Amino acid sequence: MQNIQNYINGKLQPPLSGEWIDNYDPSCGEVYGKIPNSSEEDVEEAVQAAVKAFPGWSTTTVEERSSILLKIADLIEEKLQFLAEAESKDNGKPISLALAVDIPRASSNFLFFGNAITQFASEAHESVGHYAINFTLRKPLGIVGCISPWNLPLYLFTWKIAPALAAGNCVVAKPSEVTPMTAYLLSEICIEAGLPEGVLNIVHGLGNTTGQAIVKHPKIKAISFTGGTTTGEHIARTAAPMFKKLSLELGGKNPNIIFTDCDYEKMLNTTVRSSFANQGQICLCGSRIFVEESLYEKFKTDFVARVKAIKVGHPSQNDSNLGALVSKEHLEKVYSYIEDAPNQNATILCGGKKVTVEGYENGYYLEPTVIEVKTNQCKLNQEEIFGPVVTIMPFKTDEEALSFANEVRYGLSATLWTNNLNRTMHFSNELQVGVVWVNTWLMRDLRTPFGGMKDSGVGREGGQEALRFFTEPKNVCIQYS
Ligand code: TXE
Repeated sequence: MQNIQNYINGKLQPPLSGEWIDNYDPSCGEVYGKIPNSSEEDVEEAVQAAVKAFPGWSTTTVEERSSILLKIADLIEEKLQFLAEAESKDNGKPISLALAVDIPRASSNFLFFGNAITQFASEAHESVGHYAINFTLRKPLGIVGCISPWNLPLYLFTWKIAPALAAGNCVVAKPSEVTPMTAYLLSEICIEAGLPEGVLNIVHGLGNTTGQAIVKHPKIKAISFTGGTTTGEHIARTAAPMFKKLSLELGGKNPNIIFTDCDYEKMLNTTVRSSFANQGQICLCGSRIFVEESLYEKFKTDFVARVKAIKVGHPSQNDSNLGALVSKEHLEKVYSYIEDAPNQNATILCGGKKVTVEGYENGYYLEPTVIEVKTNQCKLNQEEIFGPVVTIMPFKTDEEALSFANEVRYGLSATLWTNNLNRTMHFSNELQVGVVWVNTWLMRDLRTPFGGMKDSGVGREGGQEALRFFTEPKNVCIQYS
């Protein structure tokens, strides 16, 4: 059994209530550890620790703060193999993915914001003719809450924590109760890196108790949240009357728009990845594929052949392209969409069945599934499935593709495959999304703003946007004679 603990005031400790939650290994469906079922009292302790630490942390020099964050980045990098194995076991993702993406990115998050804070500048405005100068002070907010989901556990947890700490805030953070392990290992790393006590507090537990306690705590000034849209709505309802700053990164139902004039092989390879990476459990996956009519039949044949060749297997095996879905509950949710496909007048072209992996018969495995739909209005194209399921559908004109892309409540990202510059610019202007990838997918530069429109969220993270979010701008106007 691998039991994990809360990290409060620089120490690892059990929940005050003595209550624990089971932690499952999705690859075999067995409980392999316990996590704290923290209550409001644990959150209160964490907030008190953060309040005590804030005057010291917010006045450390930028160089000191930066050097601790860079130390954390180094330690994550040193422990790459160990952390990747832990992530893969906790989440069900292939070890190859955790090694190549999740853990390196967690290290990069600390490296990036550890460096970015040394370059963070604010504006000055000279009021010419008034003999006045305005400048902006950017003060840390105080205590902030960071709540993250299970799909990219350490990657997204650190994406929030690193800028919050870099900007001088103290943090109370909660990872998903479904994948808490690497957040716990991060607390050990923070102790090793010499992060002062109380600066970061990690409280484990359920969303509607521990998470809710963080969101409604009056001393917590801002919430950075990534997760489901329904949870985001709930958080906004709780936090808005308290006038908290909110950054909400929510669901997506992203279009992948393919034109005949694309680089076909590159598009095909990338589309397999953008459809199924991490078992399709990335908010940026291109889950609605729209293909220009003249290319549609060829694409359908080639894509289905590629998808049939994908190997679903135990996450620890290097040749597994897809591992297990994160939980039994999530597997059933995703599977229910597949079962419902015939009622949506849709055709399953490949996949669609649960997979039994020898030796791990109770694991949560599902075949990568391609479904041909007749209309963009069907449930399969309108609701976030968040699993290894994509739909395909032809379009006739640019305007039709654009309207399919935008006819959805979400607006996180879009992928466009074309070599036509005018079309690229037209779509980039008109797509109702926060991120447009042209002839690529999930190519991330941490300096760029990241977030969604419509029901995909509020606010932007990344680069200067994150540092702005985690600071309070204060205008100072000095008149001189
Ligand atoms: O996420 P939740 P769930 C989507 C995806 C998925 C659906 C539900 O479609 O099927 O959301 O997933 C915490 N106050 N995404 O239910 O509940 C929770 O403990 C405060 C998209 O697993 O949103 C966890 O730490 N916190 C997404 C975090 O919120 C609360 C990634 C996210 O969990 C809370 C994951 C509350 N009342 C799911 N309730 C993406 N955008 O990448 C829950 N939490």
